[in-house]
Amino acid sequence: MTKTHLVLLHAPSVYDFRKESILYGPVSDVVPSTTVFEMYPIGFTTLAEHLERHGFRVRIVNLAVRMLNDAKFDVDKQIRPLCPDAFGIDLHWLPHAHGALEMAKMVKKHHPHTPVIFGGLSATYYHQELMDYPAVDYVIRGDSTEEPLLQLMRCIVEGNDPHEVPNLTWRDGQGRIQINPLTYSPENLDHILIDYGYVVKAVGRYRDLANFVPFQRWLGYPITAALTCRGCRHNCLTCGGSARAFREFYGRARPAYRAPEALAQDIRNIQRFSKGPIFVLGDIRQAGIDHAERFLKAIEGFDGQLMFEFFGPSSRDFLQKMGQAVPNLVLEISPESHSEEVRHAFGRNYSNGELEDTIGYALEAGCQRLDLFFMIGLPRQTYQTVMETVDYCDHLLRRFDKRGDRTPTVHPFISPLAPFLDPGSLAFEEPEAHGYRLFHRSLEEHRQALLSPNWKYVLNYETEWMNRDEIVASTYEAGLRLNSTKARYGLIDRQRAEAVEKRIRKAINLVRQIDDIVSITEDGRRSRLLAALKPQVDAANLSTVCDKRELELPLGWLKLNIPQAALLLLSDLIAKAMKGVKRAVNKGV
Ligand code: B12
Ligand code: SF4
Repeated sequence: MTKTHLVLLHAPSVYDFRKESILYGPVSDVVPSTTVFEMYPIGFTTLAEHLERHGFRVRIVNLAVRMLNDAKFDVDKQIRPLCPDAFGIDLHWLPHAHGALEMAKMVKKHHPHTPVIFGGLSATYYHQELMDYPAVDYVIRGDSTEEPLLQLMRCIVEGNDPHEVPNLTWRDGQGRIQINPLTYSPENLDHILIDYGYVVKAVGRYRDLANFVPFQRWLGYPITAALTCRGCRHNCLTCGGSARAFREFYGRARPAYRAPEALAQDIRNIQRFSKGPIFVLGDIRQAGIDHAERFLKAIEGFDGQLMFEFFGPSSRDFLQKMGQAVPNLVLEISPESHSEEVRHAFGRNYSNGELEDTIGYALEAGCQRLDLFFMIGLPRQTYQTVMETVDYCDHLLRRFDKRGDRTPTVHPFISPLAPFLDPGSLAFEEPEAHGYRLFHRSLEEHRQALLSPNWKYVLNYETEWMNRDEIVASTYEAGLRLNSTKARYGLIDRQRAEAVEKRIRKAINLVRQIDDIVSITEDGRRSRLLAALKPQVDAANLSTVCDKRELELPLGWLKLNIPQAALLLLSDLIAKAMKGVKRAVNKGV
């Protein structure tokens, strides 16, 4: 088989999650991943596609999902035989601070002379600190690293110093840290391809589906994503992906948008192999209504399930146009709190009236499902306001989804801002000014915090209005209340509601038990007691405040378009065979 030049590794959040007894809490209840955060960045596919287009062979290895799927999966055995020119590891999300660094150590153990490259938003933020870890050789900074990575790979293969590679932090021959300027930040997303064609082909090439699966349940629920932009126009207080964070830390002055027609084509390309829902990431109205309407025109008649997120209210006219263009329309809005004061302090300036008008327009336009996300850990938010948010959900369900009337459309969720307040966010950078208190700041502090036995201690913040105990307690209480509200309105059946309630109560008990154990001063006894709790802790770790399956849309039995995927694979093989024939002809064979 042709040599692989680069292996992209995705680590679990905490490397030895299979051994550690940690109550991770409801940190991932409203995303497709488990608490291991096994989903790799969408950028893995654009990086791989870009490098392959320029002659490099790239393989994705999702170690997190492999470890999750198989308790006996041997990570050493997977890494040892790999011998690429370089390994890439994502530290995009800070919750991977522990796993990503452990993975780098393991790579160096087996391949001491193979370079290890880090990248992602958190790696960018902590690039200098990352160089303190001997297992890290390079950090490529910024949100668009396809081109810098290509240039670095050329340097690695040709044995040149990467002085000219933009966005690169590295160690030179004398061991000095070099920080090349962060100058590569393309103005649009025309240079990348986000159609997963690379993934389908690579699965065939390496006969290896297991390592490319983006998250544990993906084969049963193959949701994919299309990317509208990199960056954001907004400045939500706790978000490390805000306009300000991009400007100050990731080298991006303004968002880079995917051309509307290209975005529509990405979506149609995805439909060639997947019949699952496609999540259009980023509000399509960010680049202006004209841009959004061009997209609607280009996507008109698309019959798959398309999920869109709105960062704020919408006009009736725009929703009508959406409904006409996309018959299987699904929407997501995150009002964060029912309290306009809290929402405003968070950075979202719209009223409940505008929110409810938007919900009404969406339903009128034929929206099949509308998810609403509320959060705990916000500025000016107290225990009491959290409970009132649940009451507001009741109000919304009463107003829009009267029991038994029809299949419920409005689905509210509530979850904590956890495990971390994002580095680079306004609240992280100026905590006191916004009523936040930080417990961990550096990468190393976060890495160590991830090993705490209970998510309460992992949290890197508390607020003037709620301490960590209250954030945890209000999360569980709100979870219990919303769960029974959902059962009342028929959003979940009785059985599911009872299971969720049981898990929440179990988690509340475990928090207490762990607190008692943590107060024991004798190390050995403390560790033994924590280890003994592991089976219960593991059982309480998944889907605590809601059942993760509540996020899923109903799908038909055929989720992957197998014949089309096979065709895509075959076309790759034929293209390769033709290349071989051409080479042979040129050589005069
Ligand atoms: C889309 C998105 C998601 C999607 C992810 C889809 C996916 N597979 O990537 C979903 C909804 C699943 C998600 C989940 C989470 N997210 Co999110 N997400 C975003 C969002 C809105 C956009 C991200 C984006 O634009 N990506 C595009 C670009 C920037 O990234 P990319 O193409 O994947 O990768 C490029 C670079 O990052 C870099 N790169 C990445 N990895 C590597 C590796 C190497 C070796 C190299 C060289 C380069 C490199 O190069 C890539 C290509 O150029 C941002 C907010 C924002 N405005 O940015 C938050 C954001 C990234 N998410 C965040 C968080 C906290 C999370 C969660 C942890 C939340 C939670 N508790 O559940 C989970 C983690 C899920 C997991 N890993 O399992 C924070 C991260 C803060 C931080 N520094 O840790 C952000 C900044 C804001 C936020 N709070 O939502 N998220
Ligand atoms: S949370 Fe706010 S700032 Fe962050 S990506 Fe969403 S809209 Fe932008």
